[in-house]
Amino acid sequence: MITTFDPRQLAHAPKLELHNGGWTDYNETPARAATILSAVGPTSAARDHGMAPLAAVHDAAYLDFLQVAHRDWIAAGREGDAIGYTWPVVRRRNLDLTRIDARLGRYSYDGGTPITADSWSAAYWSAQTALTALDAVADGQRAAFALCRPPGHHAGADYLGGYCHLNNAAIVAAEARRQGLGPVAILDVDYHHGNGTQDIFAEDADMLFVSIHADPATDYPFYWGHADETGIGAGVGTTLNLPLPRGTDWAGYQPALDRALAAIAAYGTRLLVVSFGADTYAGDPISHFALQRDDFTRLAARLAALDVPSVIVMEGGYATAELGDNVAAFLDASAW
Ligand code: SP5
Ligand code: ZN
Repeated sequence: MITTFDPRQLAHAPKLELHNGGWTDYNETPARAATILSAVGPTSAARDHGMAPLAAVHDAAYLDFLQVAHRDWIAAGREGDAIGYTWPVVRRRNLDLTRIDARLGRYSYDGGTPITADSWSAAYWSAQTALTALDAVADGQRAAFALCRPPGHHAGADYLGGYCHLNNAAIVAAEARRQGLGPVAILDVDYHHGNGTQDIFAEDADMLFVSIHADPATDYPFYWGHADETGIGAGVGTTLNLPLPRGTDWAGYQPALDRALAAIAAYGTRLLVVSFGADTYAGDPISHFALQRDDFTRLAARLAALDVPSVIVMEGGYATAELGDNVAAFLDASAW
C-alpha cells in the first residue's frame, strides 16, 4: 500500500504533558513515526497543497495563532514549550485578546498539547501527508496510508488538544467531498473519541462520522463521545458514537464494528477516511483496551470488505516498540 510521509513531521518534540496533577514525559514522540517507518517500508513524499484545504476546516484566526504562538511565547520571555493554564470555559465571552496565555487558553482545551517552535511546520506537513494519500486514492488506488504526526482527530475548527493541532482526517474528508468523491464517511477507531472531528461535522448532514472508542465516562476526552451524541441540527443522524468499556477485547469490539460498518454501508459511502489509532492495543501504556496484533489485521479485513476507496490516517498508539508491527498488521496487503 502507498504510504505517504514528510520528515518535517519529526521536528515536533514537546518535552512534557500535564497529566494527573504533574508533568509526565510526552507520549506522542517522533520515535512513534520512526518505528512505523521502519515497519512499513518505502514512502511517497508529501506534496504541498497549500493552505486552502486547511482553511476549509479550521478558522483563519486559529491557523494564524498556530503559526505565531511559540514566537509570542518567547517574546513574552518564556522558555521551552508553550502551554496554556487558563481556559475560557463556563460561558466566558469570546474576547479577542493578545496576551499569549489568554490565546493559548482560547485555542486549546487541555494541558497536554504543548506548542514548540517546530509544531506548526510539523502539523502543516502532517496535513499535507494526509492530503497526498487522498491524491493516491483519487487517482485510483484502492487504499493509501498517511503516516501523520502530530495526529489530528482531537483538533477542532478552532482548538488544539490531545496531541493534535490540525485535523488531518477532517481536512481529507472535506477535500474529498469538494472534489466530488462523496458521499464521504469517517470511521474513527482510535482508543479515544475523535472529538475534534465530531465537532467539525456535527451540524453537517453531508458527512457521516462514526467512532468506536473507550467510554468517555471513564476515559479522555470525557466531554464528547457519549452514545446519545448523534449530531446537531441538520446533522442529527450523521454522528454515531459506539463507546465501549475498558478491557474490551476483539470479541467485545466486533458487535460495535458490525454496527459501524452497517451504518457506513447504509450511508452509500463512496470514500472512507479511517482515523486509525493503534492505542486500542493491549500493551498500550495510556489506554485500556485489549486488542492483539492479529486483531488489527482482522479489523482491516472487515474495513476492506466494505470495498470502498479508503484513506487511512494515523492517529494515536503509544506502545512505541510494538507500534510499527501493529500498524503493519493493519496495513497487511492481503487485507486491503
Ligand atoms: C491522538 C491521541 O491518541 N491522543 C490521546 C490524548 C490523550 N491525552 C490524555 C492521556 C491521559 C493518559 N495519560 C497517562 C500517562 C501515563 N504515564
Ligand atoms: Zn488515542
